[in-house]
Amino acid sequence: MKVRKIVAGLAAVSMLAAFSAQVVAAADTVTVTASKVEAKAGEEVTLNIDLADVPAAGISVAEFAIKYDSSVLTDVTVEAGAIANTGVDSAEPIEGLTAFYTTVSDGVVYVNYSTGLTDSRYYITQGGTFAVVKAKVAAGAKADTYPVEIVAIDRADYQGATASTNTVKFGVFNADMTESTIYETKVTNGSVTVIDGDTPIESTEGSTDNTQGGDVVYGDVDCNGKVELLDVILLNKNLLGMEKLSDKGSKNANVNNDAAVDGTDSLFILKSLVSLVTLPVQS
Ligand SMILES: [Ca+2]
Ligand SMILES: [Ca+2]
Repeated sequence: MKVRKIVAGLAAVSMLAAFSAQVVAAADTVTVTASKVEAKAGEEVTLNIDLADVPAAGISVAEFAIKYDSSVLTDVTVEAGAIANTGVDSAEPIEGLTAFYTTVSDGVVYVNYSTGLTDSRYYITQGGTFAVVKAKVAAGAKADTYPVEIVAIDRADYQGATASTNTVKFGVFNADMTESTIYETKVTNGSVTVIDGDTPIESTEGSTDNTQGGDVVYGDVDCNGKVELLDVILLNKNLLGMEKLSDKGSKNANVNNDAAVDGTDSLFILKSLVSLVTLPVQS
């Protein structure tokens, strides 16, 4: 049944939050390498995030961030690489949610991978390209080398989070999903080197305003104009202290118009996705 699948998917995502407490298998080290590329100002670049030394047990969950200079790299997108396309999304169809998903923020991309499936055919078991980062080098970028770093998602940055040691996480759940193993990682950062070009390109100032005026769009927690499962996930992560919400996002999240944004709102948004309630909910 659809609702069960959605809830199972959310459970897998939420379990990422419990990662830090789990056992580390120090014997296995996953090598993570971001590519180093050259481009002229105004050109598009593609960097790969490659994995090597993937342990035999495979990877069913991953969580890290990619940090870049947002004054140099614009229009950043990240998509799943070849080894992350395991067919998991057709085996575990959850509306609005893919096993590999990313959130682009200013200068940081949050990358998550998780499957609730316990069949290792849907795990990442071989080395290769895990994620593909595409970006445009800003027209006015000065010739220099700009790092593209693979870093831990630092929960201490988030509201309500307790500070803890965070690492770039690649791991696997055991068969009954009660325990996870987190591998050690060896990270090599990438970079974009802007080389001199003599074609000055028109200014690309003027960013797109993604906020939709002052109107409340109930359930649209990430303010992208649509209410979907990612909004529930973002709200749940916020409630776990992992993600901040914008002011507008907080207003949109309070779908029962009471004093608080809490788990009740999350559940209502989830129910609205399967047409059990209509937002806003009158309390
Ligand atoms: Ca949304
Ligand atoms: Ca509320």
